[in-house]
Amino acid sequence: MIRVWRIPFSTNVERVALALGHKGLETEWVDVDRLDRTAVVEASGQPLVPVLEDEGTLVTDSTAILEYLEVRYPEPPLYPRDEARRAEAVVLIDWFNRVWKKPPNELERALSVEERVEKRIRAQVEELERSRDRFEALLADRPYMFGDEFGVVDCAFFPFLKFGVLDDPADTEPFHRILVEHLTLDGAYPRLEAWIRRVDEHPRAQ
Ligand SMILES: N[C@@H](CCC(=O)N[C@@H](CS)C(=O)NCC(=O)O)C(=O)O
Repeated sequence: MIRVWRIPFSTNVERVALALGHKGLETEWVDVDRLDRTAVVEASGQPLVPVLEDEGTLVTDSTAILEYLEVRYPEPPLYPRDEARRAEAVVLIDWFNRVWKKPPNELERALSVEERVEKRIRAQVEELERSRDRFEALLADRPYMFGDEFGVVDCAFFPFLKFGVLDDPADTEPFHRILVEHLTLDGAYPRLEAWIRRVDEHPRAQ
């Protein structure tokens, strides 16, 4: 019996289902998880469905499967009987596969790139916002980041962490706007806030 590997809602599988239905061919469907293609790779050496197996013959690619079915099971026909009309149908399907399908395929690829970027941004934002807990902990029972005295760690951290409290609207530097947006303390980090105000009192060389 003809066996076909499929995933739910597949457009290319539906092409084959229509052709098999037209020819009245009984089919054993192998349902595959969309996210786990192990069975498809094992059967055909590649991950895409549909894959058709028929008496030891393995065919991948929906268009190739339609062609195979027509040759192996000519009745009732799916392709025109007339040679020129058949060639026209083949050219039309080739246009559909290689030209028409390109924009939706590219849109799908762009969407997944966008999703990946969004996910990375979310992860970075979370890490940045979570870092306030660490600074708050570093300031437990001491006035400065590394101990009782002002020192190198305060020099290194302050110009960045100050944006949690000190926001000069005239400073439109994008990097600083990011720090203001994601470090704002809103009263939830009292030690860090006190440290920012404390270090801000220290002299700068003029
Ligand atoms: N040219 C192949 C394309 C097959 C294809 O792209 N199949 C889709 C389902 S419609 C698939 O398996 N996509 C992989 C995925 O979604 O991970 C054909 O016409 O059969």
